Amino acid sequence: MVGQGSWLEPVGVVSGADAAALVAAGRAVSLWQGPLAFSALRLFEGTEARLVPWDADLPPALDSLRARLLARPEPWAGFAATDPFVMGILNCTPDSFSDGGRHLDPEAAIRAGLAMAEAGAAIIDVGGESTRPGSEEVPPEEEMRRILPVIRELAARGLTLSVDTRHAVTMEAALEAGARIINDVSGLTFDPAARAVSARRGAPVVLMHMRGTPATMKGLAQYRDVAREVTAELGAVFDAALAAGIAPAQVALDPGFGFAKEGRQNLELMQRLPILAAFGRPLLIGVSRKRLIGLSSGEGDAARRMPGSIAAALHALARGASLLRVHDVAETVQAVRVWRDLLAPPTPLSPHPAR
Ligand code: HH2
Repeated sequence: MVGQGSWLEPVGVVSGADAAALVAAGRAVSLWQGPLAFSALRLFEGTEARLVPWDADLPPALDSLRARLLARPEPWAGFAATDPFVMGILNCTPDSFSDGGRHLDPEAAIRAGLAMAEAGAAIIDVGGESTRPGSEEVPPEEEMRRILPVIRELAARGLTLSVDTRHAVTMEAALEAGARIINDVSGLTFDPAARAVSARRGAPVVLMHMRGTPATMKGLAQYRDVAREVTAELGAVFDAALAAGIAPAQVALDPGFGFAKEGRQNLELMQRLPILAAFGRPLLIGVSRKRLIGLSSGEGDAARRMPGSIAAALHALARGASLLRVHDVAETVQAVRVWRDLLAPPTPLSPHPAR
């Protein structure tokens, strides 16, 4: 789909009143027929990159990529690619980097999941294995012991659940227990049976980019152009999923902040998030409380990184993301609601009333 070949990156992405004005004047075009618009394209051909206006004449291969920027993507798991949604993080682990140990007891996890849904989370992401840098694999039996009772109960209460796992047996058992969505930080590459499970069950899936495994990824963060290389590598992961029989409409994509990316690489990837839009699939991002928030803010304590996480989440929405994976659900939902209202084009100015 991407390879080393041609690709398009929307540039000059604007939102709200500016987007409406530029689109009306033909100076920009709406991204995915949503509230964002872009005025130019960075065009990659081989090792060359150049900037052209959004409506420049393009060779056929690039023209069909541009068509994917203009069309409304098919919804994923019922969620539109141009509307913001919050996914609450529920780690039933002893060692997750910011909420480890808080939801290991199933009763506590269930209470936390219900509270997140009440606070406006559209999806609760239940995981039983920490994938923080340097972490080791948790055997699927232990992972399932941690999460299945929680999934069963929350599904019975009507919540939409995703299972955050790299293991095919855990995916299968979680879907049986009532989860609807598979979220795999390895993009269904860690477990050779994972793609088949996802294809056979027809479950929506989040494919995330990383290199290596959480245990090895720290030494693999070498990029010449992080945005371009992540796009190409995620494209290969997407292609492999499609080849295994997973329908494109079942896929959401995630660049994997903090997974084999360091310091400024994460920031550049966030700034250039629109490069992923030409896949024509919804974008999920997970930056909540991560080290990149600590690096920019100087806050060493992960539990105190909520404000910086919200700043990054809103930035991601303005760059084409729609799904936000977060720890602080109520606070993020409030911020998103205000951000969404600010995007609405202003009502036309009425003439001054005659005196
Ligand atoms: N990040 C983590 C885990 N799962 N899934 C997706 N799709 N995107 C992410 O960025 C992502 C993810 C790591 O964060 P967390 O779950 O908070 O911590 P831990 O891995 O220590 O449990």
